[in-house]
Amino acid sequence: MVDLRSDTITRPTDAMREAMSRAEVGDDDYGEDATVNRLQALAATKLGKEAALFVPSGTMANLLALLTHTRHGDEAIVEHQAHLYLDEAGGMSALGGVIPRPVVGDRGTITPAHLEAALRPDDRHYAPTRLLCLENTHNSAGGTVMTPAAMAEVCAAAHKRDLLVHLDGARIFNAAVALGVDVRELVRDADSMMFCLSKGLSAPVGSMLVGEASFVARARRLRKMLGGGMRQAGVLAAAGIVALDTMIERLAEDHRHARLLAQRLASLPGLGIDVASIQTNIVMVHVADADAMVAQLATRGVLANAEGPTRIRLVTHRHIGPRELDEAFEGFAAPTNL
Ligand code: TLP
Repeated sequence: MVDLRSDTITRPTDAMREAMSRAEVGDDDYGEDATVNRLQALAATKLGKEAALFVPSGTMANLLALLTHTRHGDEAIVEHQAHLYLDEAGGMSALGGVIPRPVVGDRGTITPAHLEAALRPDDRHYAPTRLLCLENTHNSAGGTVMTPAAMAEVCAAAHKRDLLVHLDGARIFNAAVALGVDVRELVRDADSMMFCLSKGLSAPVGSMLVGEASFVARARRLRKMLGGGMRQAGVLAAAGIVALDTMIERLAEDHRHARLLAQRLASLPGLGIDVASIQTNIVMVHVADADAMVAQLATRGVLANAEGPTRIRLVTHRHIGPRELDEAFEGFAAPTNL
């Protein structure tokens, strides 16, 4: 099977498995797991923030940020296709009591103009706006990147209006590698950010929530409340350390493969692909009937996810090489009965 459903399907590397097997561990609930502590220190340093917290998933990291920054009844500005708004089971409202206010960005990017247009005056009719949520790279927009300048501008506009900023940086290293910038430049002005170890970086489990030490201390208490306090989590953190130490630069290969795949598929009739828009490891393909096409691809050994009725998402990752790209192309190119 050529599995293009997501980069989350990547399996741990041999080096990760080896590091996991000999990880020094302790009870992380007491703060005594040396490997978790090492991962948290490494993540904070790499992102240029004071502290970091290891959590089981990106969804929990985003939820913790929302719970830490807001009170029930607060409003958060979100991009209209943001993962934390559409794809996290409504946790921000169900558990945080936060009212999302969606704005339509430019291919996922919220600009100061979008923000200003969404903000309303302080009025007793309105939920108080507390938080701006950004996503980089933006998954549903097709793995699009926000540049350091775009990040700085919109963060400055938010801070001027006394809003906090949380960045869903599940794939922030894809953005940094695609732009050729230090990841710190992309997260400098965000009050909190999260990134995933378990996507293109290939670790089996885990995400990091990063920010000021006082923010992370409050998030740690909430992680406990959500049942996310872990014990000998060093066996998982060990893989995360290998991910951060060795797996970032290779993301460029995934980006090259995504562009190649897009270019080849664009030559086929019936597929709509904006090749110029491919910036990282996600390719969106517009088709007449996404579910039918996904089902047909599966019979040809190619797995993909439908994203809405007429859109298919293809994600490149470590297990997709030239041979898999050929097979994916063949899967799309074979005569269709659709
Ligand atoms: N995205 C997954 C799932 O939605 C299926 C994927 O395959 O792309 N933020 C962004 C931008 C994400 O793409 C994801 C996961 C998350 C947060 C949540 O991370 P997890 O899955 O670890 O909870």
